[in-house]
Amino acid sequence: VTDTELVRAAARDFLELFHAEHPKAGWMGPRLAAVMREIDLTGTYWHTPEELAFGARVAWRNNARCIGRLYWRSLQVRDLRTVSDARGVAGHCFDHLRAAHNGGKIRPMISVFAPEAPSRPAPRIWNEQLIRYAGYEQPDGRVLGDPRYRAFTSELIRRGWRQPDRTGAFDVLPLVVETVDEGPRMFELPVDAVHEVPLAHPELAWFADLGMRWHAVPVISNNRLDIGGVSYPAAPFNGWYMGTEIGARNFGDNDRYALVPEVAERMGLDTTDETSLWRDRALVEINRAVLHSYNQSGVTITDHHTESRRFLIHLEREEKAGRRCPADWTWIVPPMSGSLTPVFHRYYNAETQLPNFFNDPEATH
Ligand code: HEM
Ligand code: NRG
Repeated sequence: VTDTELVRAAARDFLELFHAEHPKAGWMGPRLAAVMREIDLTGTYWHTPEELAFGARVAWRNNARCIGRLYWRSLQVRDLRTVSDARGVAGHCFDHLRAAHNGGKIRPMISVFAPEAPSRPAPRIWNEQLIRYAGYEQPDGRVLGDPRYRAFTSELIRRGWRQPDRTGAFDVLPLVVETVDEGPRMFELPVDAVHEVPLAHPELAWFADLGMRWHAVPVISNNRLDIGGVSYPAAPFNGWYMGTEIGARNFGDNDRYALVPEVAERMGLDTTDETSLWRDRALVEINRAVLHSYNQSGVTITDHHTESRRFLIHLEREEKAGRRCPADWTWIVPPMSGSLTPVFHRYYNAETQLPNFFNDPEATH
């Protein structure tokens, strides 16, 4: 099969889905014929704004890794398909951050930039998320900041990024946008686009002295959005955080900020005896600090118990609508207290459905 045949088949499947879920859009026939002609002439086709918005929402609905899908219909879609230059992409990403933050009441949102076309490769965003913290390798081999971005940080420095004069554990990395015409270009994030939450604990007064903080909005920027045979490699999207993403993984993992031992020491726990469950107890308090601090700052966040319950409501709704809802147990079950949440105690369908988001290696850095 040729590429064109694959695009034609994917376009047909998508238009069938679109028209099945939009009875008022009328008969699919004329639209299908026009799209097939456009594909034969150009190798691709241009979605209507309605098809784009629906495609993005259904890509979210279909993503087996996401526990937050109950609100898939509410996704705000920014149609930026005519934007393809690096500065334009970066500027609209910063606007996305401001609009999504919304004074703390986070809005789920996606910005869709120029699609891939046979005649013109799409722009790409190198960063995994719009806001990521630098990780600096130090002489003693330890890392200051987020160890996950150690290699990415040195690559940016090699390419001429000027790190702050006084480096810290939460230096925001520049955005890298690559286009065929311009190659990769770096852009500093404007301060008013980066909202952060300083971390404190509701009871443990010393927690604030750890100097921890995290950004309010997670905007994943390296996933490729695939709708009906059209690829959108630059389509950053966000919802809000589930507390465990920050408290259990970003702060808890040994190869991230690795706070557990220090918090356990400060809590006065016996770290020489595994059966004291000092790791588990410290992790709970870190996670309480995350939820407490976001709530205090008025920034939307959810806990893993609430989000798990919502997800099962979502599954039930999808079933009632006669749809299969793919889910990946290994991603859906929260990274702490798994069996305390109802999502742990069952199995899911796992087959891939389209439209969807993909993280293919060539889209990432
Ligand atoms: C993954 C929660 C909104 C698409 C995840 C994960 C969580 C989560 C906990 C697993 C992340 C990890 O383990 O690293 C939520 C919550 C949302 C939300 C609470 C609030 C509204 C969205 C939106 C989209 C989306 C708006 C897209 C339009 C995805 C995708 C992944 C994911 C594609 C997999 C990412 C990957 O492969 O690395 N989500 N999400 N989510 N979510 Fe959501
Ligand atoms: N664990 C990552 C974020 C992954 C996506 N999570 C969301 N997505 N909540 C982290 O930064 O910790 N979302 O679109 O809201």
